[in-house]
Amino acid sequence: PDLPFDAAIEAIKATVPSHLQSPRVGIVCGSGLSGLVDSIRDLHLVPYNTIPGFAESTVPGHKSSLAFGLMGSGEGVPVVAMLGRFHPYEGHDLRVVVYPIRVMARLGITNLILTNAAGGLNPNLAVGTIVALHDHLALPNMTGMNALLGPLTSSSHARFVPLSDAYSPALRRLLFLGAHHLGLSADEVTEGTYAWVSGPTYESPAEGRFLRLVGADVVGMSTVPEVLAARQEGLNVMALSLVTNAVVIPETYRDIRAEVATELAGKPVELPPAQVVSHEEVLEIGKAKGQVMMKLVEYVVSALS
Ligand code: 6GU
Repeated sequence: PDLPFDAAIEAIKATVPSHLQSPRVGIVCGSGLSGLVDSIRDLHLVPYNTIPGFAESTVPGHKSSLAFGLMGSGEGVPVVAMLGRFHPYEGHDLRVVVYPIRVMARLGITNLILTNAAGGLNPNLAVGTIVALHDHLALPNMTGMNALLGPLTSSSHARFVPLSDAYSPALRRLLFLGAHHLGLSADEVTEGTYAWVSGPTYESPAEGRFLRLVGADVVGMSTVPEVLAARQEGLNVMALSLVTNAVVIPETYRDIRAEVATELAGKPVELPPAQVVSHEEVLEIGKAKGQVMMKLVEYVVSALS
């Protein structure tokens, strides 16, 4: 079944003012990060449910529209931002997950900035840290759940897409210039490797230990499929993770046998507090630190003008 690219472009061009129809930069706003839209001028929203081929995002905190407009000082850079994205865990095919990326490429973007909320695996990453991805580790990609499986969607696409330097060194350079410019410390904005998992379960303790052991700094349920499609489309890619929670990687498990023994001995037992990730927590950190991420994105976009 063919994806309705032409109909999507037509529907978009029919409603978006002409000076905004050819964005240069695409931005994907992750969980709780749609506040990015506040830095877009001449804002024109196109709801996903009016664009042929777009699915509906079902995740709370996602706004389900393409936002066209201008970003940065002066004349401004024409951008298109996705307010909410599609995830495989919602039941969407990977082809559908990356379809908006391909549509934005057809609209003429040459740079793509992806944002997401992620769990911190590296113990040096405090909650609230912004991590510019320099690589990823995607077990699903290696085991039959790769967004580029299947027929090519354009005759100009490469069948085999290399992923060395998938995360543009030039855009990362701009990001760290921006961090310096905004007075952000090395603790606040750093670099790292993203582990992609399908979700919707958060990783088990053993899985968390595994992902850390094989070199991942953060873990999340998005972004990587979009990176693959974007690279196949020939886009420059930058991806930013906001660490919304620390993945607690216990070296040891609660020793239930010992607890029972203590109980039977009749002495008081002190238990470590349970640390459980919640979607609410992820959204809250997004709201608080999303502003900083927005400033960085604005800086990079402006530098692209
Ligand atoms: Cl996949 N795991 C954890 N632990 N925290 C997250 C996450 C995943 N995505 C956002 N926050």
